[in-house]
Amino acid sequence: MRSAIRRTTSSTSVRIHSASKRAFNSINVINVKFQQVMSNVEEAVTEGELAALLDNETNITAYAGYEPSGELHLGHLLTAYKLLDLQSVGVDVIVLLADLHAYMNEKGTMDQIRDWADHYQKCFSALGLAEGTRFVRGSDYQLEPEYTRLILKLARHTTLNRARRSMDEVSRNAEDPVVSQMIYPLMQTADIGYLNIDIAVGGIDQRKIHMLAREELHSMGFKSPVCVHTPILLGLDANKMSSSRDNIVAIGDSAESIKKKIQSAYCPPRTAEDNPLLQLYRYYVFPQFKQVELERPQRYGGPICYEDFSTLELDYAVGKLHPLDLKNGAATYIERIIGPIRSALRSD
Ligand code: STL
Repeated sequence: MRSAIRRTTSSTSVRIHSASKRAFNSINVINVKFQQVMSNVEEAVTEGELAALLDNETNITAYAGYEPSGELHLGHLLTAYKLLDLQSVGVDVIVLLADLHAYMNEKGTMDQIRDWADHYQKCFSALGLAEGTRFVRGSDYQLEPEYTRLILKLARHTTLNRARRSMDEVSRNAEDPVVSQMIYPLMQTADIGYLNIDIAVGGIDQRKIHMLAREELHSMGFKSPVCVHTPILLGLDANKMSSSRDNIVAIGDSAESIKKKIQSAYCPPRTAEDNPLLQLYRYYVFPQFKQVELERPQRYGGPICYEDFSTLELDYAVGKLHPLDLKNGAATYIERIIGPIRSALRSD
């Protein structure tokens, strides 16, 4: 009798055990996916919605938009890396080359913008967004009647004030906006609806436009997108990134120029906060390389290998690493990231 009970009990416990193990494993897989998408992001709106999407849905689509104008630089790569993260957890990815947006934002003639769009597509493909990525140009669909209808509907729902405020962080002459700048956020909202997007990826400067999109699309019966925002990083001189200041590593830079820019970058000793060199490690080097080996003069302990950013950051803050060690290493690793893109472009 006892043994029968024991047998029943033990087989039940085996059943429960394997069921809970399966549940545990699937929770773990979801958690790993969630952590991957959340890594190095400023925020997700909302994290709960993101977790639910990754947990319950199949055929999820994420996108990021780029205005094709001007040389691509490390700042652009941050959202592209996030798209790669999303792709790696099974999400479908669209890269929107927003040519009409660039035109409306006074970034050049349509011919110039088209050439930039070709160039951006090649760069993103070389970065790894090749197979399975849909490259879409705004002008492929933004002149369709259905899209226009959507814009007009959005125009009826959106106050001038709200449209204008949503552009605060992204537009050039916010002081005296032209009408196209009012249409811009409506188009971005319409893109999300028209392309049936589940996850909109962008820099944190896109936040207000995305919040507008979440509200308006929901009230018009579309899906409200989950928004994943990457941080805006510092330029190499610790000011805002800007091509005119030449304080960014551009994709077109030679190895020599990358080295030069990094050597003259702002990098206060023992200071982790607002240090653009540490940002390079955190946002570019560590996500791409499992192990980061830094040269260091023998008298300071010789070469040293790191497997995570926080250990390196701590060593720098306590003075175990010198700014020069950081700079030499960054030049090597950033070149390892950009070099392959440069060669792919050359062989094209
Ligand atoms: C910029 C710089 C940049 C990204 C963007 C704009 C985003 C543009 C955009 C356009 C349409 C969309 C989504 C995003 O649907 O890096 O000036």
